[in-house]
Amino acid sequence: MGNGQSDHSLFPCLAPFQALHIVILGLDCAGKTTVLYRLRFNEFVNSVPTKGFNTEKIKMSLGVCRRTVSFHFWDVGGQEKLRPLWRSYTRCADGIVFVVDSVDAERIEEAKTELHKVTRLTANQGVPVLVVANKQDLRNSLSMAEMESMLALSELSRATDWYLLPACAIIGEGLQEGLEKLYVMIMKRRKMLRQQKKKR
Ligand code: G3D
Ligand code: MG
Repeated sequence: MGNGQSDHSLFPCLAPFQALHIVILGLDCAGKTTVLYRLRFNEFVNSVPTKGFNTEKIKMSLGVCRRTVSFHFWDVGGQEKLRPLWRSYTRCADGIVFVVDSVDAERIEEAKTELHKVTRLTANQGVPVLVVANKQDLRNSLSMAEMESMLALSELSRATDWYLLPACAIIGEGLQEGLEKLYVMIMKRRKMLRQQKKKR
């Protein structure tokens, strides 16, 4: 579910040596570090609350032709006192992965506020966002329609391409699909920026 259109012709555009800078954000306990280590080690790693950041360079095969894409992920602590630091990580981001706990209905308003705040920053204008509706394995998890409405995704700036993904980070479900969607959105934005530059 998203506001952008997927375009698989965008897959060939990135040189294999070029790593995409991806920042993983979200409230504390949403599952950000679990997402990162699931992607890195392809297994569940029990982590401790992140005080600063975790970073990993990960190569993944994406698309029907299994193109190798390099990602440089930054998983930044989500506690309230750490959130002002997010902007220094997103400054040069190609994409944002925003992880939301699908069972934490009490804090979804707070997640919405942070998501909207980060996408409104001038430096983040137009940076695509993969919204990960995590912990879908748990009973009482919110549906995608509820998440979309409670996070007010349709109210994000028109320039912000987003995709809402149901996921379970502990077993990795949904993560491959999510990164494929994010990659396509990033390539689409790069193509648009190149075209705008040519016109000037
Ligand atoms: P954070 O980095 O966003 O702060 P963590 O979050 O990755 O540290 O995860 C917080 C807790 O949520 C962890 O449990 C972790 O195992 C759990 N978690 C992460 N993803 C999922 C998921 O998809 N499903 C379920 N059921 N739990 C998940 P603990 O018990 O260590 O606090
Ligand atoms: Mg963490």
